Amino acid sequence: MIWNEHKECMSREQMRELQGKRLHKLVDILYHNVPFYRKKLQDADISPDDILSIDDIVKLPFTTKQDLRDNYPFGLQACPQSEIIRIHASTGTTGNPTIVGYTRKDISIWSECMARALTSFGITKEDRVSVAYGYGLFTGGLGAHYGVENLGASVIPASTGSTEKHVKLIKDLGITGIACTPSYALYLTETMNKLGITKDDISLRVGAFGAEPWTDNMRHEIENNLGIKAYNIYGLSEIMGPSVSYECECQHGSHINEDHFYPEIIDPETLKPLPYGQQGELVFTTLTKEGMPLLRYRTRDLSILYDGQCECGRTNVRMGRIMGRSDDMLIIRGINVFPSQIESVLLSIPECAPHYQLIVDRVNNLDVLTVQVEMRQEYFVSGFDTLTPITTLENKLKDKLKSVLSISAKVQIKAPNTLTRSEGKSKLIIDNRKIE
Ligand code: DLL
Repeated sequence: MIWNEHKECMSREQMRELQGKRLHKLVDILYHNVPFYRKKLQDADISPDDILSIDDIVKLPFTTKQDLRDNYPFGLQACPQSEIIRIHASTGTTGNPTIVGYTRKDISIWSECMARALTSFGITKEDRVSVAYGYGLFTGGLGAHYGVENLGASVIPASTGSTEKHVKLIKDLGITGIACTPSYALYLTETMNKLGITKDDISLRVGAFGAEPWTDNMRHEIENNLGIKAYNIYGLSEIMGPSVSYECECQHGSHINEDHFYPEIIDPETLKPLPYGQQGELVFTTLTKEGMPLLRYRTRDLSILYDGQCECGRTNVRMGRIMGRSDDMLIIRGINVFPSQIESVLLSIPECAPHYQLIVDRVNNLDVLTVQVEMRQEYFVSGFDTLTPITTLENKLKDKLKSVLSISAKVQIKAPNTLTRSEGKSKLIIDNRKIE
């Protein structure tokens, strides 16, 4: 089943023509409404009339997360404030979060993209779908929620936490679909085991998983544990939220909602566009967004684009799984974490030396972040005889990290000069999750 056959199965020529028209309109709007973009376009000697087809996109400047931070909070907004009906904010940025405002039309397009994804996963209005992405500033919860409602299925806004109650509802309400992070799906199965509930006691049959990298091994484990079919859904808050792309039943990559988000792959070093089939950094241009449209936004996600025919009948370009990042961002329990955020917390505490190591493990299917940091010599008398008691310091650090990162971390204070110093590439992060 296909939600919007006209847009999901367009001929390549028609799609490119539509994209070209939308790009021209977008550049015109940005040129006239967003001083940041007008300057960038003028600096590059480009006027909206230079954009005659989608091929002209390569003439346009890139946008980075730093540009979003520099224009905090509303500098990139392209419409009057009165048109904005919802604002989300990113997790995991140093300093200012990334603010994204949506107009009514943006929310309606997002709900349509989400409905396309859910339909592609085989979900219909007969289903009951529990949304267990976090509700709030994160786009996962509300994004999926509106999609389920748009489709006409029943939504159960479970959010995260209260997992035992959630398991009970899955069983008692005969919930058939679930949308959550893949690691939460694994955690759910642990909770089911603890409660003595098996996959035969529940009616779940399909899951929409994303917001963090996951492998085919995880897919099989989730499918076996829950007795469901597991689909990948991708997105990022700067562009829209979940449903920038979604898998179909063929599961050979995820179809991009290309009539709204134009994808490119670039070499992250040279910034030159790469052809289909080559791995590089994903870049998106929002072709129809009104609230905060972005030109050639560098996602930092590494992937591959495929343009071959898909057996499902959809013609939209597909992207491969996210294979990594071209920056050092970690995704821990679905929350984006930059090492620089942790570093700034450590350096704000006088007892901490600037020598630290971050270790990420997966324990009982949950990500655990451990921050090891050396104490400064002047606070460290001898042995573990310290001027500030270790537990006081550890607790202080834990609280500060929690308030900055929105996730809890374990903290281990180390004696001075005990963490390995590396001469070459820093070994700051040890990721034992093996998700790649
Ligand atoms: O994670 C939006 C989302 C919510 C997507 C629910 C899917 C489901 P952000 O918090 O802005 O938005 O994080 C975006 O998460 O750049 C990727 O690095 C990563 N990511 C998202 N989906 C996937 C996926 C949401 N399916 C960042 N596979 C992106 C791998 C993913 N990584």
